[in-house]
Amino acid sequence: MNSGQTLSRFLRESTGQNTLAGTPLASVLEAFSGAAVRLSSQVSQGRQLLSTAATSYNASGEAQQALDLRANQLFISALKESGLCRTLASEESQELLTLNKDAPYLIAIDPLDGSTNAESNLPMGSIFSVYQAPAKEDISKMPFPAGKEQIAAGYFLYGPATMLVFTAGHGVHGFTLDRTTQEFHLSHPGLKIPHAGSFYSINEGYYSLFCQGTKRFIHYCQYPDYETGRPFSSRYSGALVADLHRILLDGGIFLYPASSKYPQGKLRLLYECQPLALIIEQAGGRATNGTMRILDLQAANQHQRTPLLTGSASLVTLAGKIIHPAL
Ligand code: AFP
Ligand code: FBP
Repeated sequence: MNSGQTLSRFLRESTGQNTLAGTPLASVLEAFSGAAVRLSSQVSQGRQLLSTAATSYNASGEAQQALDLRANQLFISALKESGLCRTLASEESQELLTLNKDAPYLIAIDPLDGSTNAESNLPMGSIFSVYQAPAKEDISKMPFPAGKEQIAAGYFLYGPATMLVFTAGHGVHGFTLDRTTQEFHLSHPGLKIPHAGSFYSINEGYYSLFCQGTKRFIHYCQYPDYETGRPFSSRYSGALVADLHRILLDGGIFLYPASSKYPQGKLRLLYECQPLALIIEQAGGRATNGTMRILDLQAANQHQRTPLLTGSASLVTLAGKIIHPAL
């Protein structure tokens, strides 16, 4: 089906600008992709086989489905086997986990993003983020530094096709899974997000709970204007990875702002917003919490939440100005 270079080859053989091949970081990406191929095949079996019923609750008080826990276990096992992950922060694990005591990387994951979509056979994703572990660690402190210190980040999108989109700090690459060979192939080399766009993605069901600034920006998106291509089209799937993937390819803006329901926003800084912010910035876009760059923030704890505005640079800048005009 695909003629692009395979992920295994990309990670093993240095060619041109590819400095990743053969490094321990490449082995971490291989571990992630192996787990995601297995998860993709389980996700694609459909509702009958998924057993999506809630079984427990995570650290943020959200119901954990059996599929969330299975995804968590798949990534933990693959990382443990790689021997390369010292500390793991996962949405589905209350505490930080030590996987390999002297290993070189700190890793943060959202094993199954948008898992409530499983019931309706809609897209889901997995998100990951990799940091160099410090030479010496103060075990009383949260070990993850600010988001700009990430050395790699990526996501898997389980949609009609399964995709891997990642950056190791030198551009963004998209790979598509060939189901017959179970191999990822390079399908989107050097991804760049359009500087502007005509999609906006936000849960407008919370409109009455948003601040005046956010309401003003929604009106901006909806107001007809020939020059800027407004009204923009609204798209919202309930899976951050799926919504952000469309914005990355077509341009536009994704917002999960603060509301009276979620005063700090809903999304988690460490394993949702920072990895996606690195990808979007590497593709030429922007990611802020409304006033500050997401990558300049450092999570005080692994499950910290933040508002998120991300996508095409011009729209994210404009949204910040409309939402917080005094700043
Ligand atoms: P789950 O992973 O618990 O399904 O949450 C998905 C998510 O964190 C993110 O992927 C969506 O953008 C967001 O929640 C949707 O939340 P709302 O239903 O509040 O819009
Ligand atoms: P396409 O088949 O051209 O993608 O159109 C899709 C569609 O007919 C519906 O699936 C969808 O609900 C609707 O268009 C979206 O339209 P709009 O962009 O006006 O929200």
